[in-house]
Amino acid sequence: MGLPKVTIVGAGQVGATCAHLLMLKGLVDLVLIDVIEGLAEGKALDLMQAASTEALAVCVTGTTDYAAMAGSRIVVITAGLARKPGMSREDLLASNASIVGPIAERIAALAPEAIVIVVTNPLDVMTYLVLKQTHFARHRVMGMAGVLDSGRLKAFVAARLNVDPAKVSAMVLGSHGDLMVPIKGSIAVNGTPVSTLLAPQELDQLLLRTREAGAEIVWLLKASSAYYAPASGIVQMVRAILGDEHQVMPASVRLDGEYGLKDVCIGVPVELAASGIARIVELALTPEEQQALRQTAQQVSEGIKHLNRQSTIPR
Ligand code: A3D
Repeated sequence: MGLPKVTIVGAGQVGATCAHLLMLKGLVDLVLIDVIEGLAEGKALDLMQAASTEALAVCVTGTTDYAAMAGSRIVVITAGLARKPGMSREDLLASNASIVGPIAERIAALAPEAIVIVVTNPLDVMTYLVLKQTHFARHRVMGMAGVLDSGRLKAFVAARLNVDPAKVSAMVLGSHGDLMVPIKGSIAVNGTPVSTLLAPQELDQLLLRTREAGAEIVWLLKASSAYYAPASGIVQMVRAILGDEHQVMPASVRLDGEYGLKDVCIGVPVELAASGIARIVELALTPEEQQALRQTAQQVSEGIKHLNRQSTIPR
């Protein structure tokens, strides 16, 4: 039997970096799809040659033909426009919905058994759009952002306290945007609550930097947004699914009463396993965190309503 197949739609910065990381793990055969003639094909050839140098027997193909995704275990959507300096993720809503909606339709037709990981921004609205457009069960459609936002927070805490980032735990929930909800009680170093290691103002500064971490990189790069850490976030999720790991990590998922919210996708802790989302984990939140989660859900709902008004989302 061959390796499981993972398709990445969108062979740009995030898609290609993710393909490179996945190739280096040697765990999957990869298909890259992009609308730009030659782009996915060229990157796939380059990756195949890198795999050979790494002595890894993985197959990487690139094409403009969506039919190549047939039989995929997982499809990752990284197709769409990225932010430029001064843009918010919400500024991408209409243009990326017109890209992601048709891709979701193709996934439903060509890879009906696949689990879908959405990465295109604005992340939570795009996840909702893919769920509606594919008509897949909600445990098979999820958005990647919480792993990235939590990873960024862990990186800042580790750097400030000069500790190994692997010893830092932290969970960031809510939407992937300015209203993300870091769960202060989840931040710890080797199990020691961060509140005993940092003054409240210092922690607040790290939380602010986490909130603006994407914009900070856009501002520095000018021509693109972040892609190394986002690609690592996708790989974490792919590995947890393929390895049936039952690992808990934040992901954007459609809520159906959990956290008191309904019919909206936002980041919450989920248990990832072979079936996709095996369970949504309901943490005990403080009243402030609950309120912040409601506020973030409200913002995502506005985006969904906007697409509904334009009949972009199927009923
Ligand atoms: P970029 O390098 O521009 O790559 C996007 C690719 O999508 C390009 O190669 C396009 O040709 C391709 N594309 C466009 N339309 C289609 C289509 N219909 N079918 C196939 N391919 C298509 O962008 P990027 O890789 O930096 O970012 C991709 C998306 O991910 C953007 O929307 C970003 O905002 C988003 N992003 C999200 C996160 C999260 O954490 C959620 C992080 C980083 C980037």
